[in-house]
Amino acid sequence: MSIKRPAAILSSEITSPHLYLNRRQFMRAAAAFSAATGLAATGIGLSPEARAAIKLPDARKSALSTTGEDLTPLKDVTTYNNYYEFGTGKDDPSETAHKLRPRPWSVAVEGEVAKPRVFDIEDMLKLAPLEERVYRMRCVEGWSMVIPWVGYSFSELVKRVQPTSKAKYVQFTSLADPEQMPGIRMPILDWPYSEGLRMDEAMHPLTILCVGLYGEVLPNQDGAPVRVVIPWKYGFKSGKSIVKIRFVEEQPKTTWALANPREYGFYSNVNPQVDHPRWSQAKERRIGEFGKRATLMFNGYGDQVASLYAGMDLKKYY
Ligand SMILES: Nc1nc2c(c(=O)[nH]1)N[C@H]1C(S)=C(S)[C@@H](COP(=O)(O)O)O[C@H]1N2
Ligand SMILES: [Mo]
Repeated sequence: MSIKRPAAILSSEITSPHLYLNRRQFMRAAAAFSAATGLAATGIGLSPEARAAIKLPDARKSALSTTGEDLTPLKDVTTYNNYYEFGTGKDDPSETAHKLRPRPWSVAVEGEVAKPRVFDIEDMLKLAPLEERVYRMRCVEGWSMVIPWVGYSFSELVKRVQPTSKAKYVQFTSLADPEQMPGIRMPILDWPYSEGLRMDEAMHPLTILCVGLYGEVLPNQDGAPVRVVIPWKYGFKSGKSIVKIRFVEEQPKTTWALANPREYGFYSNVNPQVDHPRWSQAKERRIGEFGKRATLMFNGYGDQVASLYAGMDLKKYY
C-alpha cells in the first residue's frame, strides 16, 4: 500500500490533469488563489432568482441535436467545471464564479470583416432564433457529458458581419478581469484565454454561439453570458465568456497550444486513435456513470464533419 503525502493528494486531485504543475508551482498557485478568493460564497453565479429574471426567448428543438442519450444532470453540469479563470479545481468555478458580472456585456466583432460591430448581449440573444442543441462534450482529460445547450449556429453572426476574402480563421477571446476572476492571478496560462477555428470549422452548422443550457441563461461557471460550443473538438476549444471575436488571415495563437504545444494542438478534434502524450484517449467516463465507454471519432459527429479534414494527417494536425 502506498501512502500519499498531503501535497501529492492535493496536486493530483485538485489540479486538472490538463496541467502538470510541480509541487512548488502548485503550492504557489494554490496560495495565490486562496488569497484572491477570500471567503467564497457558493452559488451558480447569478442567484436562481436573478437567473430566472433573465428570460431567454423560447428555444425550438434542433434537428442537429444528439439523440438517444441521457442528459447529464444540471447539478453535474454546474458543479463539475473547467474554467481556470476561477481556479483549476473542478468545483472552484461553482464556488467563485458568482463574482462574474454577465450584465451589462458586449462582444466586439472585428478584423477582416466588412461590417465590424460591437454587439450588446441583449442584441446577441435576438440575432437568430434560439435552438436547443443537445451535444456530447468530451474533455481532453477523459470525461464527458451530454448537455442541452441553447444558442444558434455561429454562422448566423458571421453572415451579419460579412468576412472579407482574407478571413481564414476566427479567434475567440474570453474575458480576463482579475476583479471578477480570482484565477487570473495564477500565472498558469497566458490570459486572456484565447481559442480559434478555421473558417470552415467556424461556419459549420454544428458550431454554436451558446447563451444558455437547460432552457435558462448560462450559469456563470459554464461561460456566461455567451460562449462557443464545438461538439466534435475537445472541450477546451469551446471558450467561455467571450468578449472578442476576431476574423484573421493567419492561424491564431491559442492558449493551450501556447502552454504546451506538444500536448495541445490547434485542431484538437476528438480522436480515440491519437493519444495525449500523458494518457490514452480511447475511452471516456461519462459523468454520472460507472465504468468507461469508447470515445468516438470526432466525438460521434464524423458523418457531419469528417469531410472538413479530408486528406489531412490527423496525427500531425492534432
Ligand atoms: N475561458 C475559458 N474557457 C474554457 C475553459 C477555461 O478554463 N477558460 N475550459 C475549457 C475546458 S478544458 C472545458 S472541458 C470546457 C468545460 O465546459 P463546461 O464547464 O461548461 O462543461 O470549457 C472550456 N472553455
Ligand atoms: Mo477540458
